[in-house]
Formats: sequence, structure tokens, C-alpha cells
Amino acid sequence: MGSNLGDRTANCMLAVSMLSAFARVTAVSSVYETEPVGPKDQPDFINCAACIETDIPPEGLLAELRSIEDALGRVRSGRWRERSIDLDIVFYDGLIMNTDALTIPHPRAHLRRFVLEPLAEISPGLVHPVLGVTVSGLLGMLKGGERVVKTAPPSVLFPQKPTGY
Ligand code: A4P
Ligand code: MG
Repeated sequence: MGSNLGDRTANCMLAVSMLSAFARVTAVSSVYETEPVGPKDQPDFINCAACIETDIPPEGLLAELRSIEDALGRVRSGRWRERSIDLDIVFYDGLIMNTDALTIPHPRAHLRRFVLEPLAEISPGLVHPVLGVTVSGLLGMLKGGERVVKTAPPSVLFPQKPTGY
């Protein structure tokens, strides 16, 4: 997830809390401040990653993520532009799919430090189903790129105790 408008960390925290209303949140990453990829005339992002368990299929999950984005006041001002919250599906099990609405794995995730650093923290051994490389392997293959700095621990995002259901 990413936010670069308003109280960026609070937006991510609220998004995790709204995810936990319908899915089991099994892990959250630290909070990272990241330089924008794409247009530079916008604020730095806060990015983080969550792992969830759910029975909801990908299309339904995307609809849930959309409604969280709407609830957190996202205004769609253009591709790669500033937003209060962006919730993307990076991986879904080992699923590979490509429809008009949904590409899984996310087609640019493996190229982005702001995705791979948080993900490597919670799922370093997860294998990218198309590339056949682990998340930590993909991170190791990245050269340079935009600045990514850890700013807060996972407990800031998800202070609740695991529900254990
Ligand atoms: N869509 C397709 N596949 C997916 C998926 N796996 N997960 C479709 C979520 N959505 C998916 O998304 C546009 C369309 O993507 C949706 O209608 C959905 O059906 P959007 O959230 O409305 O727009 P967007 O995020 O601006 O577009 P896009 O192309 O997905 O952007 P990216 O590639 O996700 O990049 N820099 C930093 N530092 N941190 C960031 O978080 N984010 C972006 C957005 C650019 N630069 C950034 C960051
Ligand atoms: Mg998005």
C-alpha cells in the first residue's frame, strides 16, 4: 500500500484496520518513506506491505480494496499521481492472471524497491510465480533506484493482537 497525501502513516494504519475487518492479517511490514517513482513533483510516499488470509477471490478482493480507498478519501487524479491511499494486490497465492481489471503478480512490483523492501521483511522466501525468483532474490537484483527509508516499526501499523481465528 502507498500514501502520499494527508497523514500518510495514519492512512496506512486505517487501511490495515479496514483489511482486518474482512480478512485475517497475518503480517505487516515496517513503515517506509519512499521517493516517488514516476512524476517527481509530488510528495514522498509512505509504503508498507501486509499479508492477509481470505476466501475472497481476486476480483472481489480488488472491489474490497477499492471501497477502502474510497472510504479513505482517494481522489483519482491520474496515473501515478498523489493519492491518500493506493492498495494493490502484489501476489495472490501462486496465482498468475491477466485481465482488463487485474494483473497478478503486479506487473511492476519486481522492479520497485518501495514494494520489495517491505515485502522482503514479511515474506522473503515467497517465489514470484512468473519469474521463479524469491522476493529477497528480486530485491538483491535491484540496482540503485529511488530512496527507501524505514521510519516506524510494524506495531505502528497494526497495534491489535492477532485474532487467532
Ligand atoms: N489493476 C491491475 N492489476 C492490479 C493489481 N494487481 N492490484 C488495475 C490493484 N489494481 C490492479 O489502479 C489502476 C488500475 O489498475 C485499477 O483500475 C485496477 O483495476 P489505480 O490504483 O486506480 O491507479 P494507479 O495506482 O495510479 O495505477 P497503476 O498503474 O497501478 O500504478 P502503480 O504501478 O501501482 O504505481 N512511488 C512510490 N514511492 N510509492 C508508491 O506507492 N505508486 C505508484 C503507482 C507510482 N509511484 C509510486 C507509488
Ligand atoms: Mg493501485
